[in-house]
Amino acid sequence: VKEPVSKITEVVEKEGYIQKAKIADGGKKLRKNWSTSWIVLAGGKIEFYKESKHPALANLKPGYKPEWVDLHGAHIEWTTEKSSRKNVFQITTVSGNEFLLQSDIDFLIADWFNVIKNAIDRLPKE
Ligand code: I3S
Repeated sequence: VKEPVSKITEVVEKEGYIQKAKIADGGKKLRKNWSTSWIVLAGGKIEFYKESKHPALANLKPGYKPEWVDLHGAHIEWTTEKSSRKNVFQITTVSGNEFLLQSDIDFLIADWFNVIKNAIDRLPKE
């Protein structure tokens, strides 16, 4: 299992609150469960922190590992089929994990889409 490299050496490209639902794990469908997440884009990956846990504090806890997504070779696309909510896009990883990200605030979600898409495009595909 690959671990994210040390946070100290990584440049945080963007972070903020967003609605997140994981809908597949390794190609296996999951029951959709939306929750607010603090998400951090850095070093070719996205980390998801629970809403209640401030990432800076969580990071100080030894052994705390946020859920994270490897963006190498990932796909990103807007979807109107996977949810009745507006402003939903999907990230699909090489390993078959699928995440929906959503915000009611148009510019906020558009910004996230563009930043993540740029990050994916800059990364080697594997
Ligand atoms: O695609 P679905 O199954 O209609 O997604 C809805 C469900 O995940 C629902 O949870 P329950 O399966 O526990 O009822 C969520 O509360 C809804 O938000 C999901 O639909 P939306 O359209 O909000 O993604």
